[in-house]
Amino acid sequence: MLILSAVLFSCTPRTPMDLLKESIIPKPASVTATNSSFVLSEKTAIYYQQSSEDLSFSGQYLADILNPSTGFNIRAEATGQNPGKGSIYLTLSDDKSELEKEGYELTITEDLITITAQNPAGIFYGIQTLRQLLPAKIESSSVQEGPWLIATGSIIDKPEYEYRGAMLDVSRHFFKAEDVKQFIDMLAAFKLNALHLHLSDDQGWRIEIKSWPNLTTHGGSTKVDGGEGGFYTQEQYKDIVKYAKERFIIIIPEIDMPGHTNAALASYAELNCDGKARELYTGIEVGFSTLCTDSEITYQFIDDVVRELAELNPGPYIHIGGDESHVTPMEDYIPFINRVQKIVTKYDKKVLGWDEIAHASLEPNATVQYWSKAENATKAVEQGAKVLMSPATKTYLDMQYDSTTRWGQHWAAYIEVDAAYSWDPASLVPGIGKDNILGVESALWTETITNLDELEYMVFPRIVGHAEIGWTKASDRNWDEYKVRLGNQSKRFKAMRINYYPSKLVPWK
Ligand code: IFG
Repeated sequence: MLILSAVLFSCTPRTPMDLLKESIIPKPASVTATNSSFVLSEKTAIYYQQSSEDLSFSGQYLADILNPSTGFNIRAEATGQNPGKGSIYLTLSDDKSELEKEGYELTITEDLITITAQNPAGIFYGIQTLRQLLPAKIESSSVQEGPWLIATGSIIDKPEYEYRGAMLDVSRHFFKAEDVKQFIDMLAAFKLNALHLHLSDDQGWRIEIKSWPNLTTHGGSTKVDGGEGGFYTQEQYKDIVKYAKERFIIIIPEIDMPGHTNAALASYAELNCDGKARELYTGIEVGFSTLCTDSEITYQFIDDVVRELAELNPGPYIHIGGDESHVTPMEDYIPFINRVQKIVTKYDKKVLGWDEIAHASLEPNATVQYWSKAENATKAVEQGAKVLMSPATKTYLDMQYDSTTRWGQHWAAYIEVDAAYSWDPASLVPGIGKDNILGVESALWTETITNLDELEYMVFPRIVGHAEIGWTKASDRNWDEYKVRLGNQSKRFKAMRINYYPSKLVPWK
């Protein structure tokens, strides 16, 4: 029987397939087709080098995607020698410098699939590409009919920008840890590697700070339009950070200040210049709150918060906000931002802040997140800082698609799927070129977004285009070609149960 199946396996004529016809997003740097196919079967096994225990998660991650929909029992295991026919082999190599930090090489023959990278992140991104080479029903959580064919050839790929992110505002409306993890899974599928959590604002403080407990017990108790708010205990937050890290996503915590601080000002009277605690706020106005910038308690407060956040976040950044401080005079705002930056660097973290912080003297390694004023972004570049591109007119995912969109706002622009895709970060703002740009981040503000379904509708498919902007060379991108690849993702989005917006501008298959 074994001989028969071995003979059958080796001489079964393979279905010809064309790797160049696949609709991979983000578009890979280079694809070569060899016009045959690899057959994924119950005999397939996933191997990774004995020496690379840190590939075990990625191996199991792939097996956990393949098994539910194929009904196979594919295992991921370490091996000391080269794997046999029908295997998927994950292997790190330190002489693939052309792949840089996050690149990978995916080679598919009739008998073997190999993913090679310098680092585990590259292996993980090769897995995301391999996922997209299987039929969309591979994403199903119930057993589907095969066959499970993968076109043969090779892909050599690496990202344009090192920071490819999303921001989720969990203050206006709170999203529990399970929802954030689901969002992380969707981001990982498109090779995004950063999730910025907007943890505090006027309407809610969402992260437990043990030295200032009222911030969450009181300041986290409500949300926009009132009702129950919510917050992450430090244990829940650490769980989110771990879940993200396993998927090569860093978490960036934001404590917005000196403005957007009503939740803190309602929690502790002493944070207010007049010594009176503010009322909790459930509206959606902005720019009416400020910490007391000339009171020492304020800086003790910030030091305590940043110290606890630094311990909770292994990632390199702490985001200090700095936006829309309309009631903080500039002569107070600048020294405040200067002092807060020093607190962040004291705890060995790098500063991130909205573009207004460019009015202050930026710490070395500070990054300015451009959202609204190009002149602030150029001020940042003049100070030698990097810019994280989040132009509201292109990347704000709470912007309505058009005037009929049920959720969101349109103060910056209506942003249809084509407008979200057809721009180049390196030529959007005069004076800001590729070398000045850390990367791209799409921001979902949640004044009007209350749950995961609404989040998915606003985020998808625009963030898929942003993921391509962060990963793929601008010279390799154009809307007319991209929209066909995007249209071919509809079955995949459905199998992943993503509630995406079916834009009329996209030829959905
Ligand atoms: N701008 C505010 C956000 C949010 C947003 C809604 C920034 C940096 C408008 N600040 O964007 O708090 O209210 O679109």
